[in-house]
Amino acid sequence: MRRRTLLATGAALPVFTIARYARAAEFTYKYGSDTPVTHPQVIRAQEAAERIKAATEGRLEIQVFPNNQLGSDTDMLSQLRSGALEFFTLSGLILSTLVPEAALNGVGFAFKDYDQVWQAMDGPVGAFVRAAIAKRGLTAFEKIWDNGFRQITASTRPVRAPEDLHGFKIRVPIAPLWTSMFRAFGASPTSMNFSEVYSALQTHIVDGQENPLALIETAKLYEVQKYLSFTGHMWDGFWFLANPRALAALPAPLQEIVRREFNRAAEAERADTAKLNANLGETLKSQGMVANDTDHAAFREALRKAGFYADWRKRFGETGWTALESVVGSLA
Ligand code: X2X
Repeated sequence: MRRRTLLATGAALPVFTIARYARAAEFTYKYGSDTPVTHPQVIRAQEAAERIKAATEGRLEIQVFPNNQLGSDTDMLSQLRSGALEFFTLSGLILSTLVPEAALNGVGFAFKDYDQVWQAMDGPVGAFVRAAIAKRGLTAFEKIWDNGFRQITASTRPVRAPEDLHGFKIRVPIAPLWTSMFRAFGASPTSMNFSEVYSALQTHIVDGQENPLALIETAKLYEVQKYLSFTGHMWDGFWFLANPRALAALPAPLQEIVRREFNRAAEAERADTAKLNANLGETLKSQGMVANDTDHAAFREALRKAGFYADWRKRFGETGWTALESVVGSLA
């Protein structure tokens, strides 16, 4: 009788059957993320974990912990480095506190569209950054996941022109490039982990923040933000990071399955997130946000005049800057 029928009859399963299904995994690993449960990143990561368990016949179980359940990005990066956490997705800009080169894709207005993003990230920029990550003792899988083009939200006023950012109390993630960009706009940036953003906006510790639409929606920031300004001031992605010792502890065939399935999940997540980011503007307006377009060229010129590009060209060095400009053209 099939196991399901046996169970239906309430009959006791033969011991070997229970043993086979009840066998604990040989390897139980954890994956942490700061994104909400409903974000495509979590959905696709969960699917990949299930495919990996099936493909390894239960030998490797990866437990998915979304929405900062394991702590803030700062906490999870520390856990990843120590080996307490085996897998973690993190924005390259936040990772730049450990790997400075990883902020390269965050240069303001560098990419005009997703074609340029993937040409860079699956090409010279991604290769440059992943090599730098490896030098600092972490492993980044080949395919970066999409966070999206970032837009500004506010509770006090719309941001229509660069001048509107003067003195604006905006939250930014903990990363030198983010702080540098908004200081160049004349704003007053406050660095904090994403886990604190909703309450900081609700209590007006800050008046605004910036994120792609998929995160504004899934983190319900529309509940504490009135204005949505389409600045598209940078593209941001999440590297899928692994603790190298934990990865090496897996037999080679399991390592291959892990890489294959999470890179496959990254491709699916990119399609999901880009679609959400393209369509959520109307949804957010229906949820009460007042949206406005902006002239991206005016914001880019403000960064240029403030010396932002010249400064970051020096900080990244010619190799990294050339890798970026080889895809997007001159950023002077
Ligand atoms: O912290 C943010 O704003 C977030 C969630 O977009 C990143 O992880 C960079």
